Amino acid sequence: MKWNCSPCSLLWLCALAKSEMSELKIYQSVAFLKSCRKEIFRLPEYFHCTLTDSSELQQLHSDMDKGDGSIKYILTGEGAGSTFTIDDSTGDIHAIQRLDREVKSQYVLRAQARNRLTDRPLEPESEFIVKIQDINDNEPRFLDGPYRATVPEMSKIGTSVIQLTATDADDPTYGNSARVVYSILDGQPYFSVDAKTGVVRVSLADMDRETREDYTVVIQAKDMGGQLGGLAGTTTVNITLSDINDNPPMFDQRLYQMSVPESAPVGSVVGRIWAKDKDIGVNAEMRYSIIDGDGRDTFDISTDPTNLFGIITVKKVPQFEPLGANTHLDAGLRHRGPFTDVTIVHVSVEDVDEPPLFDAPAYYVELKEDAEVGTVVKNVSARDPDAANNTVRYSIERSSDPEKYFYIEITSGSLMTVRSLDREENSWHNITVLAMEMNNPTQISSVSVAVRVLDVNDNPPSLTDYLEMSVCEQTKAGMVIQTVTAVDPDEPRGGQHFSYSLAPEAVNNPNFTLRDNQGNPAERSHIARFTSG
Ligand SMILES: *[C@@H]1O[C@H](CO)[C@@H](O)[C@H](O)[C@H]1NC(C)=O
Ligand SMILES: *[C@@H]1O[C@H](CO)[C@@H](O)[C@H](O)[C@H]1NC(C)=O
Ligand SMILES: *[C@@H]1O[C@H](CO)[C@@H](O)[C@H](O)[C@H]1NC(C)=O
Ligand SMILES: *[C@@H]1O[C@H](CO)[C@@H](O)[C@H](O)[C@H]1NC(C)=O
Ligand SMILES: CC(=O)N[C@H]1CO[C@H](CO)[C@@H](O)[C@@H]1O
Ligand SMILES: [Ca+2]
Repeated sequence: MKWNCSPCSLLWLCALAKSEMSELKIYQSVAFLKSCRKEIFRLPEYFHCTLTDSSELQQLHSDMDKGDGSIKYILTGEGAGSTFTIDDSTGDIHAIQRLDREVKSQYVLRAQARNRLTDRPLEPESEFIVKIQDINDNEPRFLDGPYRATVPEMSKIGTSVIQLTATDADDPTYGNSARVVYSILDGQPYFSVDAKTGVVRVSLADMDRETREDYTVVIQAKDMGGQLGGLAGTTTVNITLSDINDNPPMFDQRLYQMSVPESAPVGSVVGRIWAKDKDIGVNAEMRYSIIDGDGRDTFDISTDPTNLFGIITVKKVPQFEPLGANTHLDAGLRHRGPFTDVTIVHVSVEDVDEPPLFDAPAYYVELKEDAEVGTVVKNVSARDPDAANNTVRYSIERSSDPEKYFYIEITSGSLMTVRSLDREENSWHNITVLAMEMNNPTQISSVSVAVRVLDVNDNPPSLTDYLEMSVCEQTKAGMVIQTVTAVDPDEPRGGQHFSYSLAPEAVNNPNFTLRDNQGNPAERSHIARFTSG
């Protein structure tokens, strides 16, 4: 069987009749410069004619065909009957379906001529291949887009940010249908794209994150080597500048005013200072130190858990200069000077209103019980320790002196007696003296004054019992009738010496005598003996 070439031209006329196929022109010459005897045919994809369009793909023609209709042509193989049909009397092959190289790029078909009456093969089957020729019917696509990328601020021109790849479904081995060229549609002058590789690069020096952080870049990929008529696809890349430590810290105040109560214990927080930093993250982290001033020995400064704030705590004098320094330094930017800042913190030590303070924690005085009424027992004194130095007023806490033995002079603090004391009744007067600030009665303090009353011999002795005794008539002289004992509330209790004698009216009675036995210390008793005369 021989391939008849001449009718092939008809095929292409059919193709060209379809306006959408204008590109087919390009392939026409390619397909037909080949000998029709070759068994490979190239057909442009999208080739799509119907029988009525007389869109023969190829005509089979047997040498034995005398044109009398006795020969029948048969087509078998891939797509036979569905994609391709053959006119069994003329041998014209038609494509009856749209062809798409990206779906199926070649078909293997077989044709044979047979006797129409006997159906006997006139020749052996001949195989041929239809290769579908690519046309540029696919635009490049960014399959992974849209993209996100990050590049450090201040990057040098040419720093690579991200590589984008567009894929083109067309045949990369044939023509330029899949030859993609990249260009940037949006994002200049900050970024550029490498036409061949699709690498997006920084194209502007010293881009500053603190000025602008986010950029939207639109990249186009165009096939046909970027030529006019090529198909194009686009994608966006969101590019974020990442932070580097390019900003020094700056205290938010040139001078801080703080105060701390003088009573503040060690470790208590005086205040917080903040060196702000335009950078973020570790680049804004701060370390604080006290570089000067008298506060160095009085206060400590530490960084809070967020690493941003300086916390001043009590360690004792009120002015110093703390330093705030970045902890994370960018090695490339050290030449830009110290990443530190200095501020002044003035701490005033506040006066806490304290109550009056007595000149002794407690007082003890001794006073004889026969002291005259009005005797000054003690001059107590209290002072307001505060800077205000308020005037102090004194008083006696009433419950501590319920019987009102004492009086205190309100301004001088002289404590005096107003009643006579009696040791035998009260040997101690433990009284509480109050001192109060005149301008601020809530500031009050107290002190204890223990007054010990000393004894004086102010009590006569008395006989222990009222004695009534009887004596027999015949009692012999010298017989002890009764022993008498005396007591005395004065001191020393039990250690006193008494002298006994008969009362004057009885002295001349000869019938009785009293003998003072001088208080035999061993017996610790004082005995008088009466004897009958
Ligand atoms: C890119 O940024 C735009 C606007 O800022 C946003 O709407 C979009 O979602 C971002 N795209 C991606 C992939 O992050
Ligand atoms: C108390 O003060 C007065 C005058 O200030 C003084 O004369 C007196 O001796 C003082 N008395 C005592 C017990 O200190
Ligand atoms: C407080 O004032 C008194 C007189 O009113 C004075 O004697 C005393 O020294 C003052 N104290 C202080 C701490 O100034
Ligand atoms: C008074 O105080 C003294 C010493 O502080 C103590 O020994 C005594 O018992 C107290 N007297 C009274 C009645 O509280
Ligand atoms: C003063 C007095 O009472 N004397 C008497 C002492 O005793 C004699 C006798 O017993 C009396 O006669 C006294 O009168
Ligand atoms: Ca293409």
